[in-house]
Amino acid sequence: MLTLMLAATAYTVQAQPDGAALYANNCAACHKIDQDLVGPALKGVTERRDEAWLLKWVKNSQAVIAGGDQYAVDLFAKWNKVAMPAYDWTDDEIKAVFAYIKEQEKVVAAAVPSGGGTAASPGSTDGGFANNILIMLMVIVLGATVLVAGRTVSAAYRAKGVQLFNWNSINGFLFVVFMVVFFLFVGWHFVKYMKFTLPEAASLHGVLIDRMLAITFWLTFVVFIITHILLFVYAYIYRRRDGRKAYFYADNHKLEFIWTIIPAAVLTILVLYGTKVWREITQGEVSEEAITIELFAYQFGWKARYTGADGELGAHNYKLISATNDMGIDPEDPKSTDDMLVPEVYLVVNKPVMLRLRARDVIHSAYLPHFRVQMNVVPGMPTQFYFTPTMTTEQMRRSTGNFNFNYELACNKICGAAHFNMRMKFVVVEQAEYDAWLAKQKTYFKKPEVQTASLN
Ligand code: HEC
Ligand SMILES: [Cu+2]
Repeated sequence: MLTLMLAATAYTVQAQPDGAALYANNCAACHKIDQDLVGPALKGVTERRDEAWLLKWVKNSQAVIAGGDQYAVDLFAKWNKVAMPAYDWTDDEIKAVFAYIKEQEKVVAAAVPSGGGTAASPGSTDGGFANNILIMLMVIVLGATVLVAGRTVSAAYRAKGVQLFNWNSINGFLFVVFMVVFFLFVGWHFVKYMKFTLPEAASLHGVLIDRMLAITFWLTFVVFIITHILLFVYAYIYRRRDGRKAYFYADNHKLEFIWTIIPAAVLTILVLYGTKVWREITQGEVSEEAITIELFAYQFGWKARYTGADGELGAHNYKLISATNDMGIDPEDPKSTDDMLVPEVYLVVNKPVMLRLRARDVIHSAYLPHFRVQMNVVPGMPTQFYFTPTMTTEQMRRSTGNFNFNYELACNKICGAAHFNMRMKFVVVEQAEYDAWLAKQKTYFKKPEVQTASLN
């Protein structure tokens, strides 16, 4: 009995639609609460429009416009006839989104006074900036004055046959000082920005990429240190001194030969190594059991399509793209009937994935930093990326100590005003959890029961 009750509570908790998540994944690309973006600011929309209208609108705004609703027609015209996607959602899901929007209105309203506060601060930073410039100018003028004064004084002494400053030694010494300060500066950057380097790799090939990056980096780093020591220390050792004459020669073929051949050979090896790694990543054999997922990029969001039971994606054609079929999937193709549209992407740990990438409008880029995956998504030119995740979301949470961690797909090509919002959650789980999740997903085309209901 108790288990039954617990199961029932768990079920209701699960069934409660999460307005915040629905909004973030579907609406935030085009809407902000208090500012126009691709679509109008949604503040006060629940007062402007009644609930019935909002439900109809979100389910299919194009149908509302086609139905001749004057408000909708005017709005559509005002927003340059940008069509909002249709959402095949339940009333409860849509209500949850508007409940969330209403809640956010309060948050935004509460934030206004502090917003006023920050509006004042740029003025003071401007003042700070002007002050910094002024201080810098003063330091430069002061330095120049000291230098000119020094030169004048030493010239006066030189006329009397006394050498006050040995400028060659001072400059030689300053070279070494500069080198030390420069190296300290480089080291400081390492310490300060190390945390922004890529996180632990969570895919098979990610390890190969990281090894290649590390080899390239440390090799160039060692060369960097050696050449800079030579550059500055030589300037000091071979400064002009009395009684020492420079050895002059026009050229030295052997030397030229060595310093051309060695870098050329090293760079060739690095490039060949990189090509080898890239071939291993992109030309490897595709496993039979790989999960195939289509990622569809558009301004501004992603859609993900799974193959369904037949293991194959149905055909698509850009001419079929409409408000109710925004991926342009061919409903006539039998392979497309079981294709599934999912709100977030689930993967199975240690099971290969084939991402098939397609864009609707402009060039986007699919970037999954933890999996070391990046591939351009180009309209009219399908691309793909094959990889195997090696860590579940849970394992990554434990490894990073961040219990809110989630894998994320981001667009990595600046593609327009709401580019920053092109994100999608990826979840890596064990097979059993994946199967349970997949069983709950909706097919791309409307479910049969919806069609029978409309026949009654
Ligand atoms: C691709 C961009 C886009 C997405 C995504 C989008 N909208 Fe819109 N929305 C628009 C545009 C553009 C309009 C203006 C009307 C038009 O052009 O169709 C609009 C209008 C609206 C309106 C009417 C606003 C008013 O002032 O009367 C509401 C409500 C709305 N959207 C809610 C949503 C919700 C909820 C979601 C997420 C489930 C969503 N929109 C997702 C672009 C979008
Ligand atoms: Cu993009």
